[in-house]
Amino acid sequence: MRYALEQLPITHTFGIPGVHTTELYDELNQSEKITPVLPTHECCGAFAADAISRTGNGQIGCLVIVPAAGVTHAMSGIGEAFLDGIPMLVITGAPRTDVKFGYQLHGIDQQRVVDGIVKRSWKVLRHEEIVPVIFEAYRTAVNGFPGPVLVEVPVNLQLFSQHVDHVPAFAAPVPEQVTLDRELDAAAELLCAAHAPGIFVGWGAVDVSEFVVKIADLLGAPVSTTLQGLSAFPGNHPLHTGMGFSRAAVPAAENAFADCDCLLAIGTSFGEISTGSFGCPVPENLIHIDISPQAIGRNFPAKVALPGDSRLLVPQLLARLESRAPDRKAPRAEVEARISRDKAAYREEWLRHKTERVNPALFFAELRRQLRDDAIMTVDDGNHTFLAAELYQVRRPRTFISPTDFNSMGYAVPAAIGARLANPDCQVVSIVGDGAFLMTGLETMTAVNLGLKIAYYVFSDGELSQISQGQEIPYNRKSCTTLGELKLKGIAEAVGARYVVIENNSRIPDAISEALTGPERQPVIVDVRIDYSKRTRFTQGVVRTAMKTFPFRDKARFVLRALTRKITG
Ligand SMILES: Cc1ncc(C[n+]2csc(CCOP(=O)(O)OP(=O)(O)O)c2C)c(N)n1
Ligand SMILES: [Mg+2]
Repeated sequence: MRYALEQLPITHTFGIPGVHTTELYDELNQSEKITPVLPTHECCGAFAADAISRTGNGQIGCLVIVPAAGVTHAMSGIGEAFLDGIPMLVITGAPRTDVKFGYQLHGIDQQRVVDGIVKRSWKVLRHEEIVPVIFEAYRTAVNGFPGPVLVEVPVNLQLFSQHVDHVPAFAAPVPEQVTLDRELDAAAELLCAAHAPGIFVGWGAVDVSEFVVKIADLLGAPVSTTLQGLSAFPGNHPLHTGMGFSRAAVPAAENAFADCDCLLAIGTSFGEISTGSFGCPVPENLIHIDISPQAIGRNFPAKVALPGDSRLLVPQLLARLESRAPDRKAPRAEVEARISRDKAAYREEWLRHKTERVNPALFFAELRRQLRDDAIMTVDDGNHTFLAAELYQVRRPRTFISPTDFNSMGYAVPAAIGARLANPDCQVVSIVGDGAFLMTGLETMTAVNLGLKIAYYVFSDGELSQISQGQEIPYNRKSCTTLGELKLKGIAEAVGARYVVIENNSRIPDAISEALTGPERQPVIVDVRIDYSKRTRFTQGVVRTAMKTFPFRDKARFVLRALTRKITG
């Protein structure tokens, strides 16, 4: 088993050993290629493994966990990888298969439990299957739409040795070639004929960012990204607009796509978040490139369907555009000027927002100023996520990662550990809500134990704000969304992290710098007393779009209840 794992691009495994895995852990402990990492919780291990796959240079995140409890604990992380298309290899022990007894420890049907959140699972029953199954599992995880896979290895196969005649050599998988010449020609023609072409990129475009830049430059097309794909296009490019292009997007994006008559979508499934609850205006001329044939045309009909790997298709599309694209210098200058004006106005709007606490726009602008371009940011799920998406400029591929479609809170803290392990020379920062920090914040202890320099900016507002903001107008009540005050200083002291506090705007520059400098091998928890009183465009936009889809009677009921509660309290 150790041999099999060592052949794969695995640098670290994550998991908490148990009686079904101690033999494997002893083997890993002797490995010169792989370092087993002990997290505080398997869910954190899974988020860290996910981050290795997202930010690493071709590495795959790997879990080695006990059966049943280890697997159920890890499931939120496995689910996150499943919906976001992130490869992950989950190795789990299993009860003995060589004894007659039932009711063994951790004895559940694991394959049934994980069925809905893995691409495939295997239970190995013989020694000779171990190596080929692990290789096949890896290929399954990375091929096509990537995702997690699980291999169960009963403990008796680990404890008792047996001679195996043949061990296969590992062959790295190559992207699947597709021939779509006619479709690529049609796509190029549509884009060249368009008056106002636009580009929408998701995580599936993250490895072809430089080609997308060239396509955008040629066409003078504005570019919008998904949340997960924020790093697929440089935020400092003059054609970059923002996340999504519905009314839930920043004005630069909403306006730039308002008259779009031909959309090139790359590596996105048009999921709920980035479309602002499916409220974005997608033109009839949609060219859709995606590795998942099922995603194409699922939410918006595609005029030209290009199912396949963007790493192969996008360069081919660029080559066609280079030979036939019309000169679009003039419209391009207009598009860029509008984007730049809209971005400046939105920034101004935020800066005019006065507060005794920390203004998010000032915070993100200063953080950006102090970070290097290749710094990696992990975010969690909450209001802070959308503030980051709207106010922080992501500049390089794979430098912004978020729990997106599975949307699990608790991601950011452990994900930063995975990101730092995979990128020891990059600055790693994390933006995390106080509610999410309560879920997995003690994982900072692992960062301390591993000597990882990570700056954890905890947005302290005392609430589960993304939800409590949504409760405000319709319910005028905060049901189960008030957290109370979390004394982060005590947590920092308990785990051995540094502690820095940012009470107000005047402290922002020095405190960010204090957090980013300091000891090389120690994480820091930064208590950001953030102001949440100004809503993001995202929150305002999705509420309006969602209401529009309600049946009339329920819309009336919601409005009436909101009005009554506003008057009666
Ligand atoms: C595991 C899980 N539970 C609940 C939710 C629902 N949810 C989404 S955002 C959010 C609020 C998060 O609060 P916090 O971490 O404090 O971030 P804030 O919104 O205040 O920035 C909640 C409860 C979720 N996404 N994941
Ligand atoms: Mg909060």
